[in-house]
Amino acid sequence: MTNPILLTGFAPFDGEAVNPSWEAVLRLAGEDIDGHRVAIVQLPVSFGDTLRLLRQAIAEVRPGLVLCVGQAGGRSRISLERVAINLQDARIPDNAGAQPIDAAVEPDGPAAYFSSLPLKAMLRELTDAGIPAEISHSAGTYVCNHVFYGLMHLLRDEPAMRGGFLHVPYVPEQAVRHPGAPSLALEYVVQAVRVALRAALATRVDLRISGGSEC
Ligand code: PCA
Repeated sequence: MTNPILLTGFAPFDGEAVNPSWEAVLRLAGEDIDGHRVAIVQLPVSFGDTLRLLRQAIAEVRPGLVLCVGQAGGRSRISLERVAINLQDARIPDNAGAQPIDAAVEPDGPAAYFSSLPLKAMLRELTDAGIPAEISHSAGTYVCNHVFYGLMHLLRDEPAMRGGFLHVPYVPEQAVRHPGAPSLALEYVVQAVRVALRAALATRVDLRISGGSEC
């Protein structure tokens, strides 16, 4: 028996009717990806509750790979997040009304963690599949970064588990509420997550291609 994959998506927030991260994750529930079954869980957009649920899901599923997915409205590409920072600085209240400002995720934790997924190989496979993708060096300072940081903090004690975070653009039905905002059809988002997972499973030593950018 091979290890399952744990895939998480978020509930809608900020007045949206859907969250494409959850819509995509939902469509991959139970799928067999190269011999690894996909287990899914929805995480709340809540600083106070979300890591408890993530921790619970990891304890139940005991995955070999954890991929958390979130919405990044305004971005035009699938963002493979490289860095989680130990900071919460919320522009808007979360779904439970909390709005931490300049607070640590883990008061005794390091300033940042890197993803333990082979992001370059994932980028290459996504690009080869015709899906717009990039390496991102900021997952923001809201609930997604909070979950990404919390995940990597947890995985310090789980050497057999690899994990990381992926941000996805709006889907077209959302973009109508945000004139000019880019979007990606849900079928591409679902395929992107599938391709990213397959690349992560197949790669132990990452490629050395550039994923950097100038400022
Ligand atoms: N995106 C938000 C939180 C939930 C989500 O899908 C973020 O980028 O922090």
